Amino acid sequence: MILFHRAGHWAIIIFSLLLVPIVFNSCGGYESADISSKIQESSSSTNETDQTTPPSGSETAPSGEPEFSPDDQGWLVQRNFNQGTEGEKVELGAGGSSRYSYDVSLDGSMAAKMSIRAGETAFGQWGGILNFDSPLTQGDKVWIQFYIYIPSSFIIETPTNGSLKFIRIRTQTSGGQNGGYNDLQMMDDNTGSNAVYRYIKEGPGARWTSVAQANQRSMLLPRDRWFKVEVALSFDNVPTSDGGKSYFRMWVDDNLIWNGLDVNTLSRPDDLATALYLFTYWNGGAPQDQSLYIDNIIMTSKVPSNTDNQGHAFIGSPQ
Ligand SMILES: [Ca+2]
Repeated sequence: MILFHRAGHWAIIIFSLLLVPIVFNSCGGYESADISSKIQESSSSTNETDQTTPPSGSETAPSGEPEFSPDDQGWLVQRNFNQGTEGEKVELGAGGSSRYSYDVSLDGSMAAKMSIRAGETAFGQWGGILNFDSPLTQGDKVWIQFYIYIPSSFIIETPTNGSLKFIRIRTQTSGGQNGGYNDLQMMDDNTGSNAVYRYIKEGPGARWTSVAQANQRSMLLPRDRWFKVEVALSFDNVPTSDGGKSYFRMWVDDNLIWNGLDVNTLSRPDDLATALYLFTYWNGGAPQDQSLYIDNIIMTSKVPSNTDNQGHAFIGSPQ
């Protein structure tokens, strides 16, 4: 009798446990419908998006729209490469060989296929440039997020350099001269260096900083799958670690992999940051004809409302 009672008790507990996910799922369903209508609203009402996202693409988009404090006056630039003709040049500066493509789809839509030919350094052809809507200066910040797909056949090998120019933020002096790039690069395949990425701020006192460890490469620089990269820069000539405001952070698939508080993102206090350079130059010439893919670029000077698990503001994956 006691046993029977216990069995009945367990049956109630198991039944309750089964009920929880059902209730949870139905809430989730309302939530996603809500998000999807929000995305459609925002893509049809903003002209900051260069191409309007078709509703079907929005429903399967990998994350919601970034959210910001409503009174944030910063700018937002987005590229989803959904509106265009396959094979045509995408809307990126200095990206002559970057084309709309269905080859590898992130969300059922097109992506930017970025190609380079064997032996070429390819400035003007390889990757692309996105200008900031307005220059950023000391105390300003920028967040840049995108998805990238690198086929396993793609060779990262840069004779004479050791790493491939990847995410670069151009800075200039108040007089309009080159102020040195914030330059995040991918370590060459089989480099022998214990890093996956490395960073340098060009200019006086320039030095390399290693990012992550070589044994994390398959996770932080994977092949044959889409992964998400995000960086945040706070602009100053004095590092946060020295009492200034400068930092460079990097996330892969929403995980913080570098919190660079000891870097100076500007060389002089009155320098300006003006543009994102994605790839754009292959040191020493590419080893073969090859392509990779980029999609869903978000670049903003507004402070995202979302935070990572350590409390740092980031775009991440808004719900
Ligand atoms: Ca797309």
